[in-house]
Amino acid sequence: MANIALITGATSGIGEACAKLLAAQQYNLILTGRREDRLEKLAADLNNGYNVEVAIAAFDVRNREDVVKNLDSLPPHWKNVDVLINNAGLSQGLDPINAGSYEDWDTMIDTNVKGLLYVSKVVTNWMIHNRGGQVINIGSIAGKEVYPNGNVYCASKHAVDALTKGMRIDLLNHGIRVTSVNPGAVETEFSEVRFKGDKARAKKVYEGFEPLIAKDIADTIWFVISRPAHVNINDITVMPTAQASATLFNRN
Ligand code: NDP
Ligand code: 8X3
Repeated sequence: MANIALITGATSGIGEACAKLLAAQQYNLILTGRREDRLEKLAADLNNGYNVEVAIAAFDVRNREDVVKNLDSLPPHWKNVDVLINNAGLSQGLDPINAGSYEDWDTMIDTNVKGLLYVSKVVTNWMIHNRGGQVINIGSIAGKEVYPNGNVYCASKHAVDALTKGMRIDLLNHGIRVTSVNPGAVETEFSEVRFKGDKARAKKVYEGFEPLIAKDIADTIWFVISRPAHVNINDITVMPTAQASATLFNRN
């Protein structure tokens, strides 16, 4: 039987690239995100292109009831998930702590931390029942360092780092591998979302150096997944060659 991966935030960027790569590796996929039209198109493309089965579930990871309802209502055979990629996440704003917006803070914490927890609770219970599996949490260089005005986003990714370590401990006796993949600057819709649709400001983030692309992170994730069953990559940080820290870039 084909392996199954569940990817959150598959409508764009890193999640979408993971979906394409895993379909090429003949994984059947459960793809989630809020934008159902994108999920439908991606599912059709992957089903046609790679002849894999794709289930979609459109929900907001911040809504605990919706997370549980959507995942619980998947047909039983879809619950044999081998790999969970907790990728859905975002940053909102880039303001000093005294000027930050309550709404932005809630959005980041509710999505990056609480959303990841809601999905993980459901899916790790399936994995425990199935006697194994693998969880890959998408952290960030922002989960390793704190940079000016990054405050709450950095805190949310530090929380992902701590939760990855906690999951590895708590799931040890269930044979579940747990990894954190921490990217530096990847050119996706991330900065457009951070700057609330300001494309010009978003573009500037990646000017003067070669950023990572989403496929670079998907390739890294595939490396993690494809290790032999007795090997767990705990933590991996992937940066553009032109980036030495969260804020230090070699720009032309
Ligand atoms: P994108 O904006 O391209 O993708 C983000 C994905 O998350 C989308 O599919 C979006 O789907 C989903 N998402 C966001 N909020 C929610 C929500 N409330 N409920 C469900 N899904 C949600 O950005 P990236 O691909 O770059 O980001 C993916 C992950 O990588 C994030 O966790 C981000 O923090 C992390 N990261 C990104 C870096 C970068 O430089 N790009 C660097 C380090 C980490 P939809 O809007 O359809 O719901
Ligand atoms: C995204 C990368 O450096 O903008 O997590 O925080 S950064």
